Order: sequence, then structure tokens, then C-alpha cells
Amino acid sequence: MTIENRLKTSKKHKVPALKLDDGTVITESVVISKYFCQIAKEQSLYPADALKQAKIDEAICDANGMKWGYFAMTKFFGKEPSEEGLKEVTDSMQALNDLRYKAGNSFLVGDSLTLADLVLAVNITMCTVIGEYDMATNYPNILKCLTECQKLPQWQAVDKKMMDMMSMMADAMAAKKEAAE
Ligand SMILES: N[C@@H](CCC(=O)N[C@@H](CS)C(=O)NCC(=O)O)C(=O)O
Repeated sequence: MTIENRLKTSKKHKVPALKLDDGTVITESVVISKYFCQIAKEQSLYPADALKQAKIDEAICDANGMKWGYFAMTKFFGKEPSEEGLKEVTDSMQALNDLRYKAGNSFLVGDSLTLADLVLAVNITMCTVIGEYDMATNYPNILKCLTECQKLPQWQAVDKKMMDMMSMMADAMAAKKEAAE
């Protein structure tokens, strides 16, 4: 099986897409992650137990309620920064903070890292790296999730490559904007 980086691999024309040896294509990052956990019999990130899965799925929905898209739109796609846009982001961070981190916990579900934390950590990097948003000052509780993921060698192996690429894209967009002014 291969993780494809060509948009045309899936009918959705989106990445990631996982292509199995028999040609079957699976899309959606969270779905692909769950598939990997299942076939690797990975029980800590996404246990087989139905109730535990439900609680992790619930947390993934909450994690995806954090609206990081504003940062990508303003850094990569020429959207003008605005107070309203930023407020929408910070309101969603506050909501997640109140819903999930009031107890001082480090993890979204239980007392260890799950797939939900990985999903949230990726979303957080979009805010901190791409948006240069100061989450350490404003939402330290939410940031704990990223700090935990950053301890993992597997995270370290892919994160720097990904973030360097994102920063390059942001710089290229800024230079294009400056040249147009
Ligand atoms: N919900 C999907 C989102 C997929 C997605 O939007 N991928 C973007 C890259 S991050 C993409 O392929 N964009 C290319 C395009 O829209 O043309 C997932 O989590 O896999």
C-alpha cells in the first residue's frame, strides 16, 4: 500500500489518499489513521472497544471544531486578515478550552495520548506555526496536547518536514503580495 501525494489518486482530488495493493483507495486523514490502527492492532491510540472508540471519535469532532482555517486562508490564499476572522478562531479555542481542558488534563480522552490528540495537535500547529498565534500565552491548556505529541519520535520525524514546507509556502505568498503592492 502507498500514501499517495497526487491529487488525482482519489475521486475527491484531495490528499492524503491511501492506495491499497488491490487498487482500493481510502481518503480522509482520520479514516486512514483509524485503518492503520486497526491493521497494526494499535490499541493505545484507538482501542478496539466500541465505547472507547466513541469517546475518541467525539473528541475528534470537538478538536475539529477549532477553526484554524483562517490562518491558512490569510497566509496562503490571500484572504485579508480581520478582527472578525481572528475572533472566530479565538472563540472556537475558548469553546474547546472550556469543553475539554477545564480539569487541567493533558489529554483529550483519559490519561494517555489517543488519535484525538494527534488530530488536535495537527490543527494546533496550523495556528502556532502558520498563523504565528501565541497559544502558549492565550491557551496553554490546549497547547499541552501539542507538547505531548512533540515528545514522540514518530511526530518529530514528519513534523519538521511538514512545517518547513508550510513556512516556505507562507513566505512565498507574502513575497507575492509584497511584489503586487
Ligand atoms: N478532510 C480531508 C481534507 C483533505 C484536504 O482538504 N486536503 C487538502 C490538502 S491539506 C487538499 O488536497 N487540497 C487540494 C485541493 O483542494 O485542490 C482530510 O482530512 O483528509
